[in-house]
Amino acid sequence: CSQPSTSHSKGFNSHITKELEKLAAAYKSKNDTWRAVGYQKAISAIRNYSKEITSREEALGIRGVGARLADKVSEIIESGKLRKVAEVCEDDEAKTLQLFMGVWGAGPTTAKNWYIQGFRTLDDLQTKATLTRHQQIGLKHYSDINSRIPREEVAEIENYVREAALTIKEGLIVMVCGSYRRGKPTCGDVDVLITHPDGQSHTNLFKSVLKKLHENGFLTDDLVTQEDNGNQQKYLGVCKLPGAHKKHRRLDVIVVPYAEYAPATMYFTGSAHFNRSMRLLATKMGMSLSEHGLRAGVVRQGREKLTEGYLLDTPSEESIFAHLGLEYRSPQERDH
Ligand code: DCP
Ligand code: MG
Ligand code: MN
Repeated sequence: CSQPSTSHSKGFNSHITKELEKLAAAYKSKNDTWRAVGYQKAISAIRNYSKEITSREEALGIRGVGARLADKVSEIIESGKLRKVAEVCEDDEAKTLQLFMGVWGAGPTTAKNWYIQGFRTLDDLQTKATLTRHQQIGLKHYSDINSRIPREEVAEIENYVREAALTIKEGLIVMVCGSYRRGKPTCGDVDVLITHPDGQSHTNLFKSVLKKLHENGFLTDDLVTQEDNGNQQKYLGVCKLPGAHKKHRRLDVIVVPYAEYAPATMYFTGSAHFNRSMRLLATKMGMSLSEHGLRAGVVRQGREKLTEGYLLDTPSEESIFAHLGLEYRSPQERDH
């Protein structure tokens, strides 16, 4: 629970009043005013008491302190805290942090900071918090972004992006990876990979495809548009299919050179956990796996690479598994 801001505990029994105030604040935040006021009265009485309370009986002797409160005082005297506080507060806190972490762009640290500042609802964030541009978008589309996307709608989004992309360049490959390719019935977002078999056309594509999707009103908010250190490009944003009753959906687009098609597909298909174990295995074998490719002959000292090694030929996902001495695993078998 937050530290109550209005009253401050001092005097002989501050260790007791501090703990009781946490409970009062928790009840207040739950709109249990009656209980909160009861605690506040008792807290004042204890605060005004002119010596340290050392027993349940002594607490009972204070005007305004009843039997149940005296039990609580005695628990604090004995253990330094109230179990009830942990019960009421931590439960609430965990729920609020969970709620706040649903805002795109807010991690555990931000969520905790908002909590410490006393915010408890999305409305608090909207009206009182200082939000980054990402968080503003995350909050605006909170419920849409936090609802799962049925596979059928992912397929619709894929088709929409493909049609738009094909008006810019014929022969493009447009494919949804992520949880969709792993066969999940619903997805958190749509992860679209774009490449071109001629090995060149991908280079000037990124901007024009995004421009096209903006013109159509399909892309409603941009989060991140970036060029990778290689020449993969990544877009993170929010889209909405035309038509009534359509939700805003999180869309990720990567544009990759054809030479990196297989490693990029494998990376973007995941799962994140699967990717971590594949990279770890590659490392153990003196190789290095990334979304750009698979390299062999990599010499490391600790974590540092002494030599970059050489790029292996990876025309397909199957070839990556083979280089690593593994049996092929279909996307559906890559959840772990
Ligand atoms: N990825 C990764 N490491 C991360 C994040 C992502 O390797 N920290 C890769 C693997 C993921 C893929 O990118 O499968 C897509 O990322 P998403 O966050 O979209 O995850 P999923 O598509 O797997 O699941 P969701 O349904 O939640 O979108
Ligand atoms: Mg995804
Ligand atoms: Mn994604």
